[in-house]
Amino acid sequence: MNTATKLSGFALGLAAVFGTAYGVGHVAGPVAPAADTRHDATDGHGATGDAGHGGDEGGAAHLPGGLLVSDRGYTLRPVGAPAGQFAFQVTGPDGRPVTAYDVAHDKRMHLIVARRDLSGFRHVHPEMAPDGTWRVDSPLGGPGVWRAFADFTPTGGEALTLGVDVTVPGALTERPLPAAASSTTVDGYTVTLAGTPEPGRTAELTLTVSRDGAPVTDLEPYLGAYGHLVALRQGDLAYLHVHPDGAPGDGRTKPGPEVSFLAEVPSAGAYRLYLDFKHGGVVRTAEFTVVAGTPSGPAPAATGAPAATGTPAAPNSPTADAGHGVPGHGHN
Ligand SMILES: [Cu+2]
Repeated sequence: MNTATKLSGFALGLAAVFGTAYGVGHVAGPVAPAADTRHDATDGHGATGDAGHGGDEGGAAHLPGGLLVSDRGYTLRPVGAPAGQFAFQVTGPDGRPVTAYDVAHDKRMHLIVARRDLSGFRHVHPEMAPDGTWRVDSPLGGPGVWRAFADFTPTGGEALTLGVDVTVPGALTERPLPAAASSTTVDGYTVTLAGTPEPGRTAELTLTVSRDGAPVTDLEPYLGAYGHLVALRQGDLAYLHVHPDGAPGDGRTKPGPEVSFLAEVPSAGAYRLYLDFKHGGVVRTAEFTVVAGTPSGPAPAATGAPAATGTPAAPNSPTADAGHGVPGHGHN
């Protein structure tokens, strides 16, 4: 009875989200608007020139995945679903639900969900109805704002990851991000992490799986690899593509205990890594918090905005303006 009540509550909450997904997404992405506010306060730049400010770093095509609900003509739209189900469509440039997808990593659609506090990660594979509606037993856990990521390749198009916020109503208990650690356990397995992601360059991350102190050397292929790794950035849940280094059957990749990935993170900061691996017919997820360092060498451009904020009494000083001599800063 509790479950039924909760699930119908979820259906109502989902209905309420349809009309506000855009607004929620906008509010939840405060980084660029906050920076612009500081500019306005310190150098008098008006809001008009800032409309395209988010594109300074190269435009939507270079953004990490998962930050946009709509990109390149494709839009992620949750649709009403019976209690206990999660359903959505992807509409294409013609406005209609997409029904043709390429297989990538063994599947036509990967749906990843995580609560905005980075707890409750799940990675599931919905089934598509002929009309293009994808359905899956709801992967959403307890109350909170969840980010749902659809990772897919429309036939004839490029690989995309679109994201949308979905609210599960109820009393929210925020869970702090666990501290960075190089070892974690799940279900009797110990997984250790070697390597640190670095902003702007590819780094090798190697995860080693053991159980009861013994290396696991018979991992089973899952999604075309011996592990599948997703990374989400704390703060905006940017979704990062992490590619396995080697595949089962390529003649050099062993089925454990080590699984290697090539990862590139777009910025310094904290990330949560989720490693899905399969052993004994069961897929488990090992989670890590990692902190990517700052780029080496002086980086005055990168610190321009905070410096300006810290010197409000000297709006015309070189320090306050440090961020504005950068080519391509983009005020019109
Ligand atoms: Cu998947």
